[in-house]
Amino acid sequence: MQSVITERHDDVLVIIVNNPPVNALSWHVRQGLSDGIDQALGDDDIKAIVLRCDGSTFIAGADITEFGQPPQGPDFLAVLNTFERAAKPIVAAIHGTALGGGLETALVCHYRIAVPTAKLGLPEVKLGLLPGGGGTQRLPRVVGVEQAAIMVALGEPISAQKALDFGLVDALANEVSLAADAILFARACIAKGPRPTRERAVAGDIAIIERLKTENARKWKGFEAPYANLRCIAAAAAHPVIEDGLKVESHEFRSLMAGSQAKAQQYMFFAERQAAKIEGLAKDSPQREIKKVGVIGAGTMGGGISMNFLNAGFPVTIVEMVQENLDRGVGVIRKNYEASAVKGRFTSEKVEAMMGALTPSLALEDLADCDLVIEAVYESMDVKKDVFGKLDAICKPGAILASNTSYLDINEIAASTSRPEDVVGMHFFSPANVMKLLEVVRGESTADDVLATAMAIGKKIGKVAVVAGVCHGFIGNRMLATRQEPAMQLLLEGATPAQIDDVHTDFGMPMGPFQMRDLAGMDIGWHRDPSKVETIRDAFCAAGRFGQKNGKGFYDYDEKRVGTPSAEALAIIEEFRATSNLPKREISDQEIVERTIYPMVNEGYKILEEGKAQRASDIDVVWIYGYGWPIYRGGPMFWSDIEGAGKIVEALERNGTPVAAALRAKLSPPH
Ligand code: T1G
Repeated sequence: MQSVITERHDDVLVIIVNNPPVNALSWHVRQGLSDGIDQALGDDDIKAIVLRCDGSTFIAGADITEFGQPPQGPDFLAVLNTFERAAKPIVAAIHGTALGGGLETALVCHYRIAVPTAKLGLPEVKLGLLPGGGGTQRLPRVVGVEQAAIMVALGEPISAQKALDFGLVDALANEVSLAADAILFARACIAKGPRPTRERAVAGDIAIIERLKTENARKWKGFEAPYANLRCIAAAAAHPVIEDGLKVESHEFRSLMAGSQAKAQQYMFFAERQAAKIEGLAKDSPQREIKKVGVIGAGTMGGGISMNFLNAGFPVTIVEMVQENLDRGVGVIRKNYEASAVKGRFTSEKVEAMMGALTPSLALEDLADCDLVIEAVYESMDVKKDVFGKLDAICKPGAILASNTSYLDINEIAASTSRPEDVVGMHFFSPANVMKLLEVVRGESTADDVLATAMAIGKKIGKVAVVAGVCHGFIGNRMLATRQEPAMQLLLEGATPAQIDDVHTDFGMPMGPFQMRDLAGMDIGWHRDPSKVETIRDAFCAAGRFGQKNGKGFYDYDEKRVGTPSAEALAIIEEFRATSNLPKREISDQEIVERTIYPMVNEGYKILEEGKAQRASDIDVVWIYGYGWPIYRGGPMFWSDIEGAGKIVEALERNGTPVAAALRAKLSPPH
């Protein structure tokens, strides 16, 4: 199939890209663009040119699958220069998304029109890169330094209307007649002639650069690409001659492309899309229709889960046992929405519409006609079995019964119903209306259409859904658990909470094991007998240090819940170590990595070999979207290849940790 064709409309030649699914700039597309522009420039009867795309979108960027491959086809920059220097006006006609190399191609066209629903952006920073096709030098020449800096450093697309406001597009076209509108627009440009972007001046104040760095310092910690993008914008402002700025861009682009961060973030781009695919099930395999959703439990999780569905336009019935808890839960949902409305995320009308779609109830029977019911009650097997037994009697045939359990056995819960095939785990992460990850737990009886529906509904409510098998803690929590015990042991041997947590935050994690423990609450699951002190946790609870909730745990917390190292906490650890007759010694940061992060990797390989995850990249998606593992390290499994399986296995053995066969297998060269 030819991915680029041309169509002649009297004195206008239309170059049409058709490279499904997203018209990426694969080598054969670049070849087609080059041939098309040569044809237009070589024909004297042609006075103007239109570039547009078939399919659902304009060019969505370079073909990421070609990165790191031997170069094929014409050089992208050369094709761009031919367009920009053309002696005949070129109009880019944009629908869907003009992203990355796609927007860079539109920027070398002399005029741009777009349909109102179009989105335009340079998201390369999300791939650990920057716009390497002149985007960092041409965009500021069109929209000014401020807007350009924001667009490349944050990577978020803008709407067609905003693009019109900033002069990035010259006119909005009709949604249904873009092709015809573009030809008319191009014909109207003949008299005006070409308008090469390279000749436009860069306007605006570079103060934005430092402001963006300050505002995003926490978010950008450890990342290289945002800063490289801003250096290129600074170069655009500093160098009126575009070639000088392009040199800076090319240098920065090549060093990012050669780095490990870009490889990790490109890996994650595909890993996230791969996670949505269920092994053995076709993309269009049958699903059940979900129109009405029920949530049991109006606590933190139940409330957050309900908001996801209300945001996506589903009516939700939320059930509690006690009026007071129901009122509190519904009140929290309203408070959260009103807070978001203040930040401009929702209009007050939208808030009222969503609250109107929420039906509070004290009766499980009100869930009888729901298509999907998600249980988010107290984490006890008996309580869950009781609830599912009741749902089995109440809910209509074909309703999907889901549990938000974080650890418990979905098969055992399903067995408490007469329809285990309709039972699935839908494990949300707190805060459930914010965290993107959803572990969809496939029980041994879960029907394929139930699994496919749960995965699809996850995407519909804005989650990244990953299939997990039934085991204690599924993928994420099971791996997380393997770091807690070694972390406690390292405390006894001489490390401090701050030292261990710093290793994790320096690594790029949002928090370390002890900061997380203080956030979750030390007394969760505590036996509540202060006289019984068998573990460090007992010692802290006995001393009334429960964590952030009462302002003291492994750290002391101020009213803003900012933690600082605590002398009393260290004293408790010292005292406990003394009673345990454990010698104190210097602990290196590397040892902390080996004894707290390597075991998580090892557990990931066990999960893989047991088939509790479909693929290694799913495990990485879980850690990126559920636990804040730094995306520039690509997730634990990807990182284990960077770190080296040999090094990891050697350290695990040295520390007496049984090595997963799938990890050990990485040592022996493939036959
Ligand atoms: N290259 C190759 N494949 C791509 C692709 C791309 N740029 N974009 C998407 N795909 C595949 C994707 O893997 C999936 O495949 C299918 O298309 C549908 O994607 C020089 C260096 C456009 C908003 O970062 O953001 O230009 O799983 O599921 O939800 O400066 O795709 O079906 O086999 O995401 O409708 C910059 C990336 C590149 C945009 C559509 N561009 N794409 O979302 O579909 S770097 C981007 C997206 C660059 C230059 C630089 C989204 C989308 P499969 P999908 P969607």
